[in-house]
Amino acid sequence: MVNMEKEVLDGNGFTDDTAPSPSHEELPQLKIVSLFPNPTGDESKFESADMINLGKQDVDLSGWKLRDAANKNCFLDDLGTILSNEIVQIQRQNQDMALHNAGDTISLIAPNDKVVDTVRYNKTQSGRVFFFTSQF
Ligand SMILES: [Ca+2]
Repeated sequence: MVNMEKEVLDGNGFTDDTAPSPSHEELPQLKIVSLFPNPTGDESKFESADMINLGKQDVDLSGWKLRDAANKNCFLDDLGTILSNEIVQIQRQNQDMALHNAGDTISLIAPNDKVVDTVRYNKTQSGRVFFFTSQF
């Protein structure tokens, strides 16, 4: 098991400024741009997230996943490679991880199990998109 520090969420916004930062090794600079937790229609299919690659290197998404506060995963393997400066949309497509309408904390996890980004949101209404502008 990786010995990770327990996260402390500041609770006063939608982004987590205390998210773990790269320490020993250089992690790809992938960030969660936005979340769409409450789409019209089938939520288990159409919940979605946008992710950006702010690094100079393209990143193969094999082994990457999103994880919700209940430790359910959404695997990103099928998305292929995210290019430098590219934004990619992730659709849930019946994967286990849910973007809960009552609020949630969503983490982006690298293949080595390191958390590279964490965002959170509060209760949401149908059709609302959360945009995590401070990530830029
Ligand atoms: Ca939902």
